[in-house]
Amino acid sequence: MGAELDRRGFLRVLGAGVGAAAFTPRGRTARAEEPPSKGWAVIATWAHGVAASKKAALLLASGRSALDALEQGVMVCEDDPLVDSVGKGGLPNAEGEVELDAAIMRGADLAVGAVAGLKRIRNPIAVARHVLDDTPHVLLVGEGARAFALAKGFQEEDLLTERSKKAWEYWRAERDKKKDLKSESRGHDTVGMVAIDSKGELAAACSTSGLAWKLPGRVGDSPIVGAGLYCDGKIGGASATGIGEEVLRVAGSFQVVEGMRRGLEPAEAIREVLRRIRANPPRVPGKHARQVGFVALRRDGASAALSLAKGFQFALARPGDDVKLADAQVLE
Ligand code: SD4
Repeated sequence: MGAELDRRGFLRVLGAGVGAAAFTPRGRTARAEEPPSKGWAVIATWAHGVAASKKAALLLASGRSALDALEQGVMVCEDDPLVDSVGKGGLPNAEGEVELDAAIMRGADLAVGAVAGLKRIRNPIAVARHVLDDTPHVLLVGEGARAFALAKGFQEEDLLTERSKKAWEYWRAERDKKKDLKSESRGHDTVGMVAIDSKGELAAACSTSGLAWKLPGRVGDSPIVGAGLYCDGKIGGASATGIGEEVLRVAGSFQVVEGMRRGLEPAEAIREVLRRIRANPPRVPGKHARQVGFVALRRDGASAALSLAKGFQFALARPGDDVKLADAQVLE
C-alpha cells in the first residue's frame, strides 16, 4: 500500500517543517492533474488536529470517505470543551455569545456545505454536512442556520463553559477600563483539515468559534469557500487558520489550490499566498495580527504546512504511521 511512498511523503513534510525541502523547479510545465495518491492521508491544523486526525485516520483506514472522516474528525475538536477556539468551550463574541462557523467541501464535484454565526449548536460541521447533503445551497447563516439545525434534530445547549465565561468576563472588565471596543487577535486555533480517502477522493473541512470577542455577526474565513478551505478532486485541497480577515482578502485557500493547479509544490503554493498576505497592512489589531497559516494536501499525497509567524503546528497521518505533530515552516 505504498508504505515507502507514504514515508517519503512524510519526510518531505518534515523537511518543509524545518525549512529544508520542497522548492519549486522554475519553469516547470504546469499540468492539470497529478497521479492519484497511493493511500489515504489526512492533514490538520494545530495540536488539537492530532486527536481530530486520529479519528479521521481510523475511518479512512476502514474505507470510509474523506468527507465522513473529516466530519467526524472535526467533531472531536468541537466536542472538547478545552479547545477554546472550536465548538463547545469556544471563546465568545463581544456580547458573551458563542457564534460558530464551519464548512465542508467535497473535491469530486466541488459541493460545499457551510454555516456561519451559528449559536447554541455544538457541532456546526455536522450541520454544514447537512447543508451539503440535503439542500441545494452552500451557506446558511445565523437564525436560519439554527432553525435548519433544529429541524435536522440537533439539540440546543449553552456553549459557554466556566472557563470561556471567565475569560470573556476578564476581557470585558479590561475593555471597560480601556474603552477599547475592537476585537483583537488573541490566539486563534481553527481546526482545518484536508484528506484523501482510499479511493483517492479528496475533501476539506474547517470549524471555528472565530476571533475571540469579535463583533456579533462577524464572519471569518472558515465558512467561506475559497477562503478558509478549498478542495478540487483533480488537484488537492487547502485549509487556513489565523486572522480570517487577512485570508478573506486574498481568497487564500482557493489560491493555494490554484497554485498547485499551476504546477507548484504544495509548500510553494502556500508561500506565494502568504507573501501576498504579508504585502498588505494588517487590519486586525493585537499581537497575533500577523498570524496566518495553511495546510495543503495534493492529490498525489504531497503535503505542506506554512505560516507567517512562528508557533503554528500541524498533524499528519498516513497508513502505517502514527499521527505526527510537527512545526510548520515560517515564511522567510
Ligand atoms: C477566523 N480563521 O474566524 C478564524 C480564526 C481562527 O485559527 O481561529 N483561526 O478568522
